[in-house]
Amino acid sequence: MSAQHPPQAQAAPSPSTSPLGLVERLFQGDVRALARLLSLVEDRGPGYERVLDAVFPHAQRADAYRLGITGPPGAGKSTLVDRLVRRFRREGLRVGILACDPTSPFTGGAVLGDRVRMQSLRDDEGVFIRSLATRGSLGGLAAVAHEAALLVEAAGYDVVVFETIGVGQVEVDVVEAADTVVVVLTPQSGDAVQALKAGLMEIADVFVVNKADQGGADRAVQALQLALRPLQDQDEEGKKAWRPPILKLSATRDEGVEALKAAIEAHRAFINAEGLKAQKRRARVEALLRRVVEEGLRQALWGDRGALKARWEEALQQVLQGARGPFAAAEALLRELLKARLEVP
Ligand SMILES: Nc1nc2c(ncn2[C@@H]2O[C@H](COP(=O)(O)OP(=O)(O)OP(=O)(O)O)[C@@H](O)[C@H]2O)c(=O)[nH]1
Ligand SMILES: [Mg+2]
Repeated sequence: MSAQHPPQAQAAPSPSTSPLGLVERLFQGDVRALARLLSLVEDRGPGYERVLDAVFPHAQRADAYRLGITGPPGAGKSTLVDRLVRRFRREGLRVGILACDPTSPFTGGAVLGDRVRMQSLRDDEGVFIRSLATRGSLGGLAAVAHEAALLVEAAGYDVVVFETIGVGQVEVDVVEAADTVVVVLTPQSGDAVQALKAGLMEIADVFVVNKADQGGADRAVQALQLALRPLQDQDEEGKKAWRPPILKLSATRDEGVEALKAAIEAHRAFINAEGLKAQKRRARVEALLRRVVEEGLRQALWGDRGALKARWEEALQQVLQGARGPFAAAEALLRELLKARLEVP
C-alpha cells in the first residue's frame, strides 16, 4: 500500500492533493481522496492530526451507524457482510466496510479473499471496501479503525462495518466501540469456546451461528444459550437489559439474513431509546482524546526536544551511585518538570 503513496515531501503538494485539499474532496464524496486520507491516517503521515480535526465535525452524524462483525477465522464473516450490505443497499444506505486485520503487517491476503467473498459489492458505487493494518503504529488497530471510520462517515457513508477476526484483545477493542456487535460462530465444536476465551461473549449484541446448512446448528445454539446464562444472570434487577439473540443462518445460501438485519435494527432502536448511543459516542471520543493527550505527554517527555533529555543522565547517575532512591529521583524529576511546564510539541 505504501508503495503507491510516496512520501509527501518529494514534491510540494498541489492544493487538491495537500491533506486539507483532500479533505475538501472527501466532503464531496471523492473516493480517491478517501483512500488517500485513509493511508495518511493509517501511516500516521504528516498532517494526519489536522485532517482528523477537520473531518471530525462532519463525522458521527446522529444517524450514522457503526456495526462490528467478528468471530473465529473462516466463520463466514465476509460472506455474511456481503449479504447484509446488499440489503442495506436496497434501502439506499451507503456503506463503508473496513476489514481490520491485526495479524498481518500487510493485509494483502485478506484483501484478496475478501475481494472474492464480497464480489457483488465491488462494482457498487455506494459501497467502499478497504483493509486496514497498523504496522505497529501508535494507538494500535482500534485507534486506527475508529479514526478511519471518521473519514468514511465524513465522506457521506451512512453505515460503517468493521470486520475483524475475533481472536484476542486487539480485535475486541476494534469492535467493542461499534454501536452494534455481531459475533459470528459456526456449529463447529470449539467455536464457542474460542469466542469465550477471546472475550467475545461479553461484547456480543447479536450472535450468529453461521453455516447452519452443514447441520449441528441447533446444538450449537443450545450450547451458546448455556454459556450465556451466567452472564445474563448478572443483570441487575429491573434494569432493562438487552438479551443478545442467537440466530441460525447460512450466509452462502443467503438464508436467515433478513432476521439478522431485523435483530441489528432492534438493537439499534434499543440503544437509541436507552441513551446508549450517546454513551458509546462519548466513550469513543474520550478514548481518542485520552490517547492523544497521553501521546503528547510522552513526546513532551521523551521526544527529540523532550523535557527529560537534559535531566535524565544526571538523575540516572544519582540512582546508580546510590545518592538517591529511584522513587525519590523520579519524584524530584516530576516536580521539576511540572513546575517548569512541559513544552508540548
Ligand atoms: N457451508 C457454508 N459455508 C460457508 C457459509 N458462509 C461462509 N462459508 C464458507 O466459509 C469460507 C470462509 O468464508 P469467509 O466469508 O471468507 O469467512 P471469514 O470469517 O470472513 O474468514 P476470515 O476473514 O479469513 O476469518 C468460505 O469458503 C465460504 O464460502 C455458510 O453459510 N455455509
Ligand atoms: Mg473475512
